[in-house]
Amino acid sequence: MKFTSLLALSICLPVVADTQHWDFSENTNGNNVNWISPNAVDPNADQFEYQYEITYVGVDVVFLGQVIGPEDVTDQIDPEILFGADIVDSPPPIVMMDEPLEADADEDGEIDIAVNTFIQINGKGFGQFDVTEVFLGDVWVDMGWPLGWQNVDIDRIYMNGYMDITPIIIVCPEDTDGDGFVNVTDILAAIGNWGGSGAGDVDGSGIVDVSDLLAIVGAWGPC
Ligand SMILES: [Ca+2]
Ligand SMILES: [Ca+2]
Ligand SMILES: [Ca+2]
Repeated sequence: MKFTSLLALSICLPVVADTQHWDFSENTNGNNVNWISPNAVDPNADQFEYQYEITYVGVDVVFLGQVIGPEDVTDQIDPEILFGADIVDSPPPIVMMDEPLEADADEDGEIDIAVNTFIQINGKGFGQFDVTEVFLGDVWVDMGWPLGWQNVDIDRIYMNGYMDITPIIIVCPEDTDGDGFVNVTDILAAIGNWGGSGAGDVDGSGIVDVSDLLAIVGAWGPC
């Protein structure tokens, strides 16, 4: 009996598929970047655990027709923007990041580079990294004697990073409290959230309604 309960419990735990790790390394001199991962995760998973990080941002500058760089400006960017992690419900697309990256490389109080950065898992389960609205300004750089400080144009931005995606499949969604059984407790959870969302929304439609109740009744018993 104990063994049976244990078994029921263990098969109700979420099944975690392999984590996909995708690196990207892109650059732009004003053009848009549209990177897509070489493979996809199962878009039909129940949830996705993700983590992304932009690990490096560099810039090239041009002085007297010569390209100099890249200069590492990663530490000029808000670290909270460069990293993110969460567990989110299906279905994709799942947007991890959609905001401007800005850097004041020479710390003179004026933004020198800005790009809109968009990271998501698209509807087919592919990772996507898009850079749009590229602004390349100018920076003050100390060119050494005898040139001294010069105002130079930024020519190119480099961005390296990665995203990790783990699809999670919940084997027994009707078991709202994860106790290994679909029973009256789960019915009560659904009634408690009736018309709302969260526990009891076993089909993931975003609302707890009669179809969830029917699913719970249909899965009655051990998972
Ligand atoms: Ca500046
Ligand atoms: Ca239960
Ligand atoms: Ca529902």
